[in-house]
Amino acid sequence: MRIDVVTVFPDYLAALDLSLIGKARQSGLLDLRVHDLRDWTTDRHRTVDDTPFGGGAGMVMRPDVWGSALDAVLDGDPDGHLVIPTPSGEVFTQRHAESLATEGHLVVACGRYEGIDARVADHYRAAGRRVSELSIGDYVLNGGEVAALVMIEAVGRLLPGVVGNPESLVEESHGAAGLLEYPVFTKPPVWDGHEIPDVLLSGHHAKIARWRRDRALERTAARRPDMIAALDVEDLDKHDVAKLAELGWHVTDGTILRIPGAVAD
Ligand code: JCZ
Repeated sequence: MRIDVVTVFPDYLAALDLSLIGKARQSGLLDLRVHDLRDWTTDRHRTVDDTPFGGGAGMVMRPDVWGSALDAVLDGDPDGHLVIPTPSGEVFTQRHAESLATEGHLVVACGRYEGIDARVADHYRAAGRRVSELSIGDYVLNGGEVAALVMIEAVGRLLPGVVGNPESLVEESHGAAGLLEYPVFTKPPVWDGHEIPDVLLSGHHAKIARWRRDRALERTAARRPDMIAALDVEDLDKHDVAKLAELGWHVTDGTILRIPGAVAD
């Protein structure tokens, strides 16, 4: 996969030289190129922003500079997919990461100030290009760089050959199971008086699987009730249904409903 990142702070992306993503770049699995937006300015001051039409606070990034930069890094590639981090975007999820990981070429446009002139996204969509305006969550950052790091790490680790053991990709939170991960433990067996749950030392694989499933259901119900409501009833066994009832969630004709006051929370 090729990823181009355009930013006024190329040094922000230095973290992508490290760890798994750094190795993927060194091995050639990931061709990641970071560009300075100011390389496409034409004035003496290398200006990338201007005041907003209609008034208001702050500055907006100029579409002409962005257009020159994006045309150059898209490099005539009709399949280049434009990704624009923005707090006004769809919320980026593991499903977006999985979809983006199947693409051959991503171009990530990192804005600053009050964002990029809206005509830029419109222009590339009108030209038939895929454009994804994505938010990494409901909080406000100072620019798109940190969001780009998050998305590139989430996508990069899904590329074939990047994560050593592909099994570690299927079992984790936000995979197809739709539940948060169960708690994990390692040595020493007693730390500061805290013991490991006995079942994990039993060697009884079916009991361990059930214990982990129950902890995952409890955690998800407590922390992410939205994920319980979205579960596919077809994926639940009778133990799951009983556990969910204990937690105040009732399965009735294909839907999962919270019964208020059914349990103390
Ligand atoms: C450009 N401010 C781009 C994205 N999830 C999220 N929060 N904040 C952002 C973001 C903020 C920005 C820009 C200027 C993304």
